[in-house]
Amino acid sequence: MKTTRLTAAILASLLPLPALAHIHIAPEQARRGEPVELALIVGHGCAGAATTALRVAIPAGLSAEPLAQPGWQPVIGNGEVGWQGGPLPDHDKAQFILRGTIAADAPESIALPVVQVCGDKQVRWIEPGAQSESPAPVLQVLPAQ
Ligand SMILES: [Cu+2]
Repeated sequence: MKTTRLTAAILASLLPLPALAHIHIAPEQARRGEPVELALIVGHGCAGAATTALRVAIPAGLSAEPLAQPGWQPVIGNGEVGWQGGPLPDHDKAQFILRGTIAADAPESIALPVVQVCGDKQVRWIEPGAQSESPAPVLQVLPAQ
């Protein structure tokens, strides 16, 4: 019984993770009341399809606007910002920059829900918790200095 469980654990650790790269944020920390430039880093498309848009719901505690980027059109909407264009091929990496300010009363962590659009497919990076299947990128907020 013990051996079986151990074998299962080893097998599980050898299986490729379904979506390893995800969407990363850099830097991962920012300070209350200060301006920030946040890069959202896309490492792959949607299950093989090229990325054609990225949409970010702007959370409480952050004001942000999308910076222009060659080949992409910044989009500013109703509580949402993003880019459309590309397409960014499935295995290519790109970063999309948000410029904004962390509010003086921002919470200790800010999740940025991102929808990655690939033509008629999409991946919603909106789940809490880094271990979830489609985690939202999270910014840690440091106290004001
Ligand atoms: Cu991934």
